[in-house]
Amino acid sequence: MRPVAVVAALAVVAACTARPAAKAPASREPWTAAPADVSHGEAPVGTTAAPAPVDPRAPEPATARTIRVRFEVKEARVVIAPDVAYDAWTFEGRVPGPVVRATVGDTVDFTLVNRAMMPHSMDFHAAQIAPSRAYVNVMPGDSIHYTWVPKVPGAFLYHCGTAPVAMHIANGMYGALIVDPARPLPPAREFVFVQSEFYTRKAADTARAQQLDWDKLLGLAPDYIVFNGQAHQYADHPIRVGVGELIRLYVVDAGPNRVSAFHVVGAIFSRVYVDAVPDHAWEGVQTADVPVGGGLIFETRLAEAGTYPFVTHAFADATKGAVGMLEAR
Ligand SMILES: [Cu+2]
Repeated sequence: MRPVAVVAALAVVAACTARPAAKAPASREPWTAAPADVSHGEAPVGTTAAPAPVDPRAPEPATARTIRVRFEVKEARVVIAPDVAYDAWTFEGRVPGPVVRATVGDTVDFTLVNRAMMPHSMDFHAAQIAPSRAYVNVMPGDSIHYTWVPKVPGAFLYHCGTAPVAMHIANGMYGALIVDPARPLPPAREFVFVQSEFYTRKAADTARAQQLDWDKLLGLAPDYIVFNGQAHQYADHPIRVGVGELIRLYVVDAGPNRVSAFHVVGAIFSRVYVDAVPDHAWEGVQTADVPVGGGLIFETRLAEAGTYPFVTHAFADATKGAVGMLEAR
């Protein structure tokens, strides 16, 4: 299994506050700064010369029929926006955790090792299993092992299910799980985007980075809304695709609170799979909601060379970082 996401190790002591969102001018004053140079972009377009911090490419479909997944729960400092670090709770030291990919009928052989300071657990949305047996708390220094067989294809969320779940998700404990149908989908350029939120406050301990603001979480007021853990990283580093080629996007919404109204500016989705691939595909879709705790698979082709933003069309959320760019050449 090829990991899709690598979060750069950090030695940064973040003294930073949130990157200021685009400011609207006071009434009757002219704009003094140019907005993003792509319509609907909501963030300046960077360069494809360097890759984004988190590789968005989907891992290859599984070849083995037993998928061994061993995750260690670790506390780790991660980057959530340029110059903003966050003291996260993670699977494997990264946010989101590694993408898991299996095919219907495979056996997922899963081990969770808790290297952190409090109980954690694992909830696979693609599994049909008794939570009271499998999704139980694992104490610090302990581990759990269980197996399950994915029977429904689609794009799924996995997350820590330890109470309060909102806290464990907001602190970074989630990832995407792709279950391929027994008969493969047509070949395509495949990417994975996990949308999620960060609710931040500066810790009193200056050695610490940003950490969770529980009141902001309960008030549904995130500071950052991100794809794959970092605000506007794919606007800073657009994703190269080919003109006219089939693009398949696995979009999973970890939340913990905000629905993703997923949209690619300048494109229409030829097919959108809502779980249960391929029985329930919508055709000719401009925007589709990815529910919190859900995943959709989007297919499209970009008609001509150019830069195509992808966003949640809830534009306050795009302004807070849930925006990227597809660069078609
Ligand atoms: Cu947890």
